[in-house]
Amino acid sequence: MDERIRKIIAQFALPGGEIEAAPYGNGHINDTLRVIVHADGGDRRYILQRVNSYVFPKPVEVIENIEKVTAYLREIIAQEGGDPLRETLTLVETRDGRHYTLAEDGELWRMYLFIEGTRSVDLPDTEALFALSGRAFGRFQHQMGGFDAAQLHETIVDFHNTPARYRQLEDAIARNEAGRLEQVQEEIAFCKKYEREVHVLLDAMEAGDIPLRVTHNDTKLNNVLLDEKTGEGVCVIDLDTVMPGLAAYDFGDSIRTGASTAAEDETDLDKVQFSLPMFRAFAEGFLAEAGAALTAREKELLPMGAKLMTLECGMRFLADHLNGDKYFRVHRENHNLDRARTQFTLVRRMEEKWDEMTSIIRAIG
Ligand code: ADP
Ligand code: GN1
Ligand code: MG
Repeated sequence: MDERIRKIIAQFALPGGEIEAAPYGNGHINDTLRVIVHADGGDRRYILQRVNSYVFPKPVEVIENIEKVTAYLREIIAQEGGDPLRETLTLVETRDGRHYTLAEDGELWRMYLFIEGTRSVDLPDTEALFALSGRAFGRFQHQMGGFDAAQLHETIVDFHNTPARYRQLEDAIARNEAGRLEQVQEEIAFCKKYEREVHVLLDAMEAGDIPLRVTHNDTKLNNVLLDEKTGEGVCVIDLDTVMPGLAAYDFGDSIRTGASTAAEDETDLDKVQFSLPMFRAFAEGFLAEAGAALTAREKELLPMGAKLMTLECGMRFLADHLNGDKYFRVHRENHNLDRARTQFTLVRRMEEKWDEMTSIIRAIG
């Protein structure tokens, strides 16, 4: 293990024993490692993460939010008779009693208990599994219903402000920092068609038609840990962006990832289809848990959440491609462009099935 990582791990209050650490998971933002301590009483596992300071300019505020959110969820879960150590994240203390440490280069590192007996998937294997993920994210939404939003820092300003994301894309086009503009004319033309539609959700909120809630804001499928055996959604993770938001954001971002028939970075766009059965399954699960608290207009706007979150994510990938891949981790040339293309394809596929999407939500009620 690299000496730098060894020093960081040594800051946390772990049991004694030989330590192993290796990169883990498929997240695009933070550096994640799985740490194993071969302790006397048996192996203990942890997740060690460097919070990405390009993405989160005030990483200490991210930790403060997570402290508050997990403390709140621990109470709710205990009241409901659940197991807080398994159903929400637990930050590990450092030897000086904090929940993070700053490395020599100033980067912030944190550690969580590893939630055992679970797995996270990038695409759902079955409708039943996606329905269980929907339940988990819906439950999260419901549980956060009593949390005071004023306690939270805005960890990324305008995170799901789709019009602001559109403007950021325009800026990236104007700057053409990585010199890739020529290559993406077709994608830019596609985005321009949505210049007005990107406003729909925020306009509805500003008109008082739908309420601001505390939302997760990054509900992609691999941000929920599923029970290895039953597939039950055990724990919603990746709490870095829990902030005030709209129900349609959380619903939409899950649909974007789990109702696509292909990986987010698939290069064969014929494989990118939109699955109505998956859409229905997730909607049933999500609404079974969160539905009672949602207004009729919020429910009606859920398909729009799916479309705008997909479009927004595509615009973010495209802008990052133009900026030279500074935000999302990439593993190959044009990776962000490939990701943007799947998202735009999925938007088209949703539009082809728009009437069915709206009827499914109406039928669930
Ligand atoms: P990123 O912000 O980069 O997406 P995440 O916090 O989502 O980082 O972590 C990346 C992956 O690591 C997750 O998708 C999940 O597979 C795994 N992971 C994160 N936290 C835990 C945990 N406490 N227990 C088990 N696995 C975890
Ligand atoms: C990022 O952190 P991760 O990999 O779970 C991103 C999401 C995007 C997603 C696209 C903080 O999610 O907003 O939708 O990639 N998270 C952040 O895959 O920007
Ligand atoms: Mg993640």
